[in-house]
Amino acid sequence: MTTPSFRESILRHLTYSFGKDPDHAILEDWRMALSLGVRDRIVDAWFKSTKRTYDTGAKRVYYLSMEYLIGRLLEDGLVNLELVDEAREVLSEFGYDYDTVLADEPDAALGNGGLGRLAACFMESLSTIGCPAHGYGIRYEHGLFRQSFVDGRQIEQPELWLGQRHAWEFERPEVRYRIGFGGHVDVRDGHHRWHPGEEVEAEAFDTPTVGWKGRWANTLRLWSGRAIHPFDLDAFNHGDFARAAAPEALARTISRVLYPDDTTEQGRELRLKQEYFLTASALRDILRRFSNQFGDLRKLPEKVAIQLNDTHPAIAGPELIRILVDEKGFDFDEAMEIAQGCLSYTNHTLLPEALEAWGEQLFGRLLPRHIGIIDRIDATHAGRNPSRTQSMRADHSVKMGQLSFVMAHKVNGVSALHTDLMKTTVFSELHGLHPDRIVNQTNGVTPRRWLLSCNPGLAGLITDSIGEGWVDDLEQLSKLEPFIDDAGWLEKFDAVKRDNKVWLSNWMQGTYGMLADPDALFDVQIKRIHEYKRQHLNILETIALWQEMRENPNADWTPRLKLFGGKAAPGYFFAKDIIRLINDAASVINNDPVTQGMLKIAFLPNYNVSLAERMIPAADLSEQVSTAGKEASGTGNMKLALNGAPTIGTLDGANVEIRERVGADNFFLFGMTADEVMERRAVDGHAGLAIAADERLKGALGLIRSGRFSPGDPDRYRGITENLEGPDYFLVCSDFTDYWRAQREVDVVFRDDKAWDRMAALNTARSGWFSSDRTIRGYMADIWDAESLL
Ligand code: F58
Repeated sequence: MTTPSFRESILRHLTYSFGKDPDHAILEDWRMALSLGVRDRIVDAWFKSTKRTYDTGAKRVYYLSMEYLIGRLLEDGLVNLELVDEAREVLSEFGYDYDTVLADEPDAALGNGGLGRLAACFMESLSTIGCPAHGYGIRYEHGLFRQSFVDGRQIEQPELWLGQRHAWEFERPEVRYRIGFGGHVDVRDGHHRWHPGEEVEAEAFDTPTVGWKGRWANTLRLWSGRAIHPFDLDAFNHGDFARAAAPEALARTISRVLYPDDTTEQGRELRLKQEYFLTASALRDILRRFSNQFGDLRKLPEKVAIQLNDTHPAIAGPELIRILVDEKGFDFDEAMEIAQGCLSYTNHTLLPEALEAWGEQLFGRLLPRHIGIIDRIDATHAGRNPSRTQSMRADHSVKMGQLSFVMAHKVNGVSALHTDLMKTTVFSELHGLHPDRIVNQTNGVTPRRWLLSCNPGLAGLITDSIGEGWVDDLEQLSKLEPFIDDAGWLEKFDAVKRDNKVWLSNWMQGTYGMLADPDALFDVQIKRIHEYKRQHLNILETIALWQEMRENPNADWTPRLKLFGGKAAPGYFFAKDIIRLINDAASVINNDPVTQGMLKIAFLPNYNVSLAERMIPAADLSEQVSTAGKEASGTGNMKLALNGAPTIGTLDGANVEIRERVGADNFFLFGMTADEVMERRAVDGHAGLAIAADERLKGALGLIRSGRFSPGDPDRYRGITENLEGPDYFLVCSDFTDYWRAQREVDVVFRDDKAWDRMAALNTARSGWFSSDRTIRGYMADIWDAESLL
């Protein structure tokens, strides 16, 4: 069979898959026909990859993650299969604009932030490298909420990414597993048998993920919940229609929403159910595939590597032991060893409140067999390590971090600093007992999406300069260094950035009616809203700057646009207040005639992957201002540096490594180190001392307290000001003065076009190490012992 031309393929799908002729097709029909044309080619690569994996009997990697922040997939496919130009031509032949068609695709936000986006970058890199892998996750009907602002406040609405047609997944009705919860455990002759009290069915939906040039494609398999007996006909026939549909509605709840609110017991129960649902379905699938091909379960660690993306799938350890012992007749110690041989765990946070711990009541009620197994794991570990003092079963809870550590043969942090802190803080005792277990794998981002697709101007300049080898060998960007001394080349680099800024300004005006001056410095902070990420430090500096500009309006100010993007967790009221404060400050400052043209604030609503793709190429300055020791890595910092935005930041997470690579001269460093943070926190009244020593900070806090940004409602931000003037756990006040200093340094360099362009270009040229291809190769070599089949 000869492959039809891409054009033919699109038109055939329009006709035969959607029953439309070109004259009557609407935008969505074209988007779908184009997607299916792309998908056909991905499927070809997918089959070849799958066949090769079977034929070679290679080891497979399984990535278990509660989150995949994939965003749109059409452009990914077009770019990786090098079909962009053809797609553009076909669409324009029929009067459609390429970008408009691409923007019609819903943004799949099956994740919260960095952890979920990392999983999506990893899937792309695994395919680019040709490492046989499956991603397992949950097919949430509603991903992350849609954010809008009403009177400056965040409003959350459900996101319906499946509300429009979705081209990428294949439903697999033949791949279904029954997943149980609750019930009781029988013990007979020392054999345990779990009899769940409730069961739901997990059904697989597969999305092929294609790598660069379509050389390889892996599978992202997402599970959807269904009822085993979906419909109660008896109830229906008695006129009780609600009860008739109840089993289905209840079963579906499990895959209904990402991250249910965990402030209620019901919310926590649902979350734990989701975690077990994902993990148990994935393990069932992995063991089925393994048994079909290899049989002997003792060989599992030779052929299977299972990566736990944070502790969310940590139940994998006990579940695998349960299957091996209760269902396959292994003895406990051997089962535990097999499980440890397969499992490894990535930690993404040291924040104590983010380390999962489940109340033993809830856990024991939902997973009665597993809690017994965890006790046995804990006892086994304690027996082998008599000096141990910490148990995974302390304080009437189950500590998932400790469980994951003990059940994994490797545990990794996501940046050098974070990995060191893991060894000295949360995991210090376990690290002492198992000194070879913790390894570092600094995060990375896929250059296909985060440079080639999102910044075609810069990608084009790079390829014209050094060829296209950089796309799957990002360290080749270092070949750009000699060009940076060439004034003509640097001007082209500058022109690309300017075009991107003009584009973003126009888009902001068209979409939100916001006016942005492309000559201003685009100062960008985009990430989840969190106290440790310190968006409030940024807004305090903005307010102080505004004051200073008002006092001295004729000075030579560097015009700035402070751009924000990010969502706050719906129950995180402090973070929501920060959003409102930024928006309130924007209303006042943007309307001040004195500072017109000098300072502006724009908080773009509903930050998601697609918005990031628009903002990052247009950024001049990257705000990475977390309290040192709190941001495990960050990945937005890498995307921004790669796209030529120097960082203003603390020595936190991967900022440390970014600074080492781009050079201290090309990074605006400020703030305390992680060690200094710990010392400072011990100083009584540290915030008061910092405020007393800095008139600008005092002034900015005073303005907020006075109600300047909340006319008629001066108490609106009392929560924030009292926190900052009191405990200030994240040391906003103590880092303010140095942050201000670094910002004024930015002003100076930005006014010198050449110096700035050089710095920006060096950031691009020296960010090649931050490719997720490099990260994945690190996991393959140091953790999974897996090989590329390309
Ligand atoms: C992030 N964690 C880290 N967690 O904060 C960031 O430094 C790191 O770069 C990134 O992981 C990738 O390693 C993160 O995104 C979450 O989103 C949690 C998921 C579970 C619910 C609470 C938030």
